[in-house]
Amino acid sequence: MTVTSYQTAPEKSSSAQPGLRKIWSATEAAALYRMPLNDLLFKAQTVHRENFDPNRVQLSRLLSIKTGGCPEDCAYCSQSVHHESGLSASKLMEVERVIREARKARDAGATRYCMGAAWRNPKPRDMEAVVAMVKGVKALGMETCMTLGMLDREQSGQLAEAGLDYYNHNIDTSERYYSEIITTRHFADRLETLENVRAAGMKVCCGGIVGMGEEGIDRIEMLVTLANLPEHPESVPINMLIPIAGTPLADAAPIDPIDFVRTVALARIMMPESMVRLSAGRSAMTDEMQAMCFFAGANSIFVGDTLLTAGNPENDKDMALFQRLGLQPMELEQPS
Ligand code: SAM
Ligand code: DTB
Ligand code: SF4
Repeated sequence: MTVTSYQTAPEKSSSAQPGLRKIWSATEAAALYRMPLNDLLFKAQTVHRENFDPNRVQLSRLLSIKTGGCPEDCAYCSQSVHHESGLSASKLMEVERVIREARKARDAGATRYCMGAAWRNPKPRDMEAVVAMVKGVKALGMETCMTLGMLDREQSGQLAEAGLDYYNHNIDTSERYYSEIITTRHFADRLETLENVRAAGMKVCCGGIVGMGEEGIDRIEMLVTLANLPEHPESVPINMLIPIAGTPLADAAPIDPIDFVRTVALARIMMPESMVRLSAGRSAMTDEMQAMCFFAGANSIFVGDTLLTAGNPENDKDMALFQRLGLQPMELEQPS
């Protein structure tokens, strides 16, 4: 029997029962994921329209502020010292250069700027520079996001105080499959950082990767973990694995595009008010697959020809896609 339970939700309620938020069981989520596709897409698009303008898509831009040389062994990543991807390690980028790059991204239409570092966690000596980056990018009028690995309470507090809007920290897959992908940290470590980020008052960007050889149930359980967090992550990136030569997942079998679309639809239904980001892997998707993802409720993408280290569609290609689909970039809400 499927049990539906509810808990008091700290954020605006989106469940049928005012003031209460649904707690998902894996059984319920799996039933949705496995529905006939038309039924699943209809449900996802309905939820999407209740919460968002269906023709607006947020544009975010990424910058790698410290590339390569990472001590973690994430099986998908070009930046781990454990793999032979051929990527050379860089030092932390200068603050002025980060701000220059952010200005260019803003002028090209991006409203959120996400700065990523190939760290297990930031060292105390790094904090002054990253705090200056947050302040500088915020002063350009953009939303700021960082992804720097694990954070303790103190570091979370420092970033929040600097004005960082979002912290990205992905759970990547199900708890069951986690140790197949990463051995240098545990699933619980990710949840602890997410708690620290929340406790400091920042918004959470948390999602995962599909196409790493996981089963459907791993995608479902990953989304159940996210949807049952005390608060939904405000942003949920769904990455399709970019296979990187030299990593253990270089030859992973590509995911069925329809299963990818199902994952996006499930994220939309389970986290109705969150931004669902069609993240890594768009270069390998057809326009039609991306269109289905937008119909399934994705409403954010990364723009620019580079993600952190891997490629992404060129601006012209994305603008042609937006034109073809009648989509418009989402504008930032002006503070009242
Ligand atoms: N080191 C930090 C961390 O792991 O949290 C931040 C940077 S890390 C590159 C950010 C996220 O990028 C990962 O959690 C993963 O979800 C995604 N990612 C990395 N390599 C990827 C790949 N080859 N394909 C798809 N997503 C990838
Ligand atoms: C996320 O979920 N995806 C972005 C962002 N958060 C930091 C990163 C994608 C990285 C893709 C592989 C690369 O560029 O190296
Ligand atoms: Fe390091 Fe992040 Fe890459 Fe893992 S995903 S190896 S933590 S940069």
